[in-house]
Parts: sequence; C-alpha cells; structure tokens
Amino acid sequence: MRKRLSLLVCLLLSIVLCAGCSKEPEQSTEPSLLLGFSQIGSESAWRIGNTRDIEESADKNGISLMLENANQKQENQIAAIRRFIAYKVDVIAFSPIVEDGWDNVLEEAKTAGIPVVLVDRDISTEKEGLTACLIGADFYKEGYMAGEYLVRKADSLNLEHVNIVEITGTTNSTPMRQRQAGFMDAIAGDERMNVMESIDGDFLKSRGAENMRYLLETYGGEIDAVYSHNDEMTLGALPEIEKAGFIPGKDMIIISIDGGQEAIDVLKSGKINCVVECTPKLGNVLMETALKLKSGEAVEGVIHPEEQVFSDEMDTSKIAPRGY
Ligand code: GZL
Repeated sequence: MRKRLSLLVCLLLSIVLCAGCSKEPEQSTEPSLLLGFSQIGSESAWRIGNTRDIEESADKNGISLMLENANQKQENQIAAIRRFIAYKVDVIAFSPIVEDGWDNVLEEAKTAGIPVVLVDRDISTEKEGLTACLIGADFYKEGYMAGEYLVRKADSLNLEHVNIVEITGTTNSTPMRQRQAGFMDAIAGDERMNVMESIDGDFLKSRGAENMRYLLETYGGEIDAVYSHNDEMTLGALPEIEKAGFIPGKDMIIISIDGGQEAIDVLKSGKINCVVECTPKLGNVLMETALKLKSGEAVEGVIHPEEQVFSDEMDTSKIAPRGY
C-alpha cells in the first residue's frame, strides 16, 4: 500500500513539474520602447493627420507613446521634453514649432543619454550632437516645385507680368524659411515675376483669411498669383477672393502646399491651380528609427519622404483619396 502511495505522489509531482517546464514562455506584453513625442498643436489638417499617423504607427509597432500637444507654444514643448527626460523615456521626438531656442533642453536630453529625433521640422543650433536624425519633407524642394509650376503657368497663359502675393507659414519655422527660399529661387531671373508682398499667416486658416483681406484691399485686381505655404491658409483666403469679386483659379493663380483632401477637392473644382504634396505620414519611419536608436543601431541623419505636385496640368479626377 505504502509503495502505491509513494508511486502516486511521484506521478503527481512529475505531472506538476512537467506542466511547469513545458509552459510556453509568457508572450511579453512589455512595450518594445517608450517614446516621448511633443507635437506642435492641431493647427491644420496636416498636423492632425500627422498626429493620427504617429499614434497608429506606435500602436502597430508595440511602442508605448507619450504624446503631448503643445498648443502652438514653444514653452510647452520645452516643458514636455523635460517631463520625458524625468520619466526616462527611451527616445524623445518632437516637431519644433520654430528653429531657435532648443539648445538648453536638448543639452539636458544629451546629458541624460536620451536620443532625440526631429520630426517634420528642423532646429538651428551651433552645437554638435543634440539630435540623432531629422525625419521630414524637403521644404526647399516643395517651394521650388511651386515656383516652377508658376513659371509654367505664366508660359501657358502668355502672361507678360505676374504680380505675386505670398502668405507664409510661421516665421522662423523650417517650412516657412525653406518654402520661401525654394519658391524665390525658382522664379529668380524670370523678369515677369514680381513679389509684391509676403505676410505671415502662421499656417492658420483664420490668418489666411485676414491676410488675404488686407492684400485685396491693398492690391485688389493687381494680384495675378497667390502663393500660400499651406492648405489651411489657402482655404481661408479663397472666400475673401470671391467676396472681393474675383474668381480664384481664373482671375488669380492659386498655389498651395500640403495636399490634404479638402484642398485636393478644391483643386478638382478649379479654384486652386496647384497643390504641392507634403505628406504627414511620418509615423512608421519614426518608429523604425526609434527602435534602431534604442538598439544602438546607426540611423541616417536626414530622411526625406518622396513628394509630388498635383495641378491643373493633370487629370485631377485620378488623384487617390489623401487620408488627411
Ligand atoms: C509641414 C508642416 C506644416 C504644414 C502645415 O511639414 O510643418 O505645419 O505645412 C502645418 O499645415 O501647420
């Protein structure tokens, strides 16, 4: 009897032990990485699309994302980066609202040993090694393509002069600086081109409308072309042009940048002549880069997405849905 009992106990023990050792290791539900991201705000369809894409990409990659919206204030971005440092995130990423004023907080991130990725916009600094990578559009090329379109349009319309007004993005932001530089270089040397005034619209729809009202009061029918640094400001300007009795896309050549669905729909209606694409879909590349940085892999210094021009030179009915 005693023998049977000890056999039974051994049998039970071996079942328990085997069950323990054969158990599949727990699928780790630990996130692969903790990423702190400071987003500029929600000023445009582009920005909202960029935020959505980053959130979806983090989810897809199993990355834990701490995303803070700075509501268009640099001081809020600096405070968020300090919180990320205190929280000891693995990687910090942010879209700097303007290029200057980041040295101190980025020195703190460097001292803490946390790599920093620039998304969308760049910073200007004399210091080395504050950031690991810039993921964002080639804004100079966007501006240059906008200017090249205007030269072609002037040729096709046999215009002898092109009086231009420019509604710029946020002063001292990378897209504003480079979209302006690229555009001016593309039209330089073309005697027909005359930029009458450039005015800051801060990438906001309301400021686009306000600025267009002022430009129409000042120059009225002299305006042959409006170059706007983003769709939001363009969409704010168009009703003002119509209220003043002009037909946008016909009486005035309208050139915009971003390529969101709303602007593409207006392009299809003929009230915008050219929209240069600036994709907000930077999330996947950001996650890949952050994972490489965490594992100590080298990353490229600058990563530009491919971008195209949509205009009345093409069959706009074939433009696919934009997703932002
Ligand atoms: C461009 C981005 C700009 C968009 C605007 O990459 O920085 O900021 O063109 C947005 O719509 O406000």
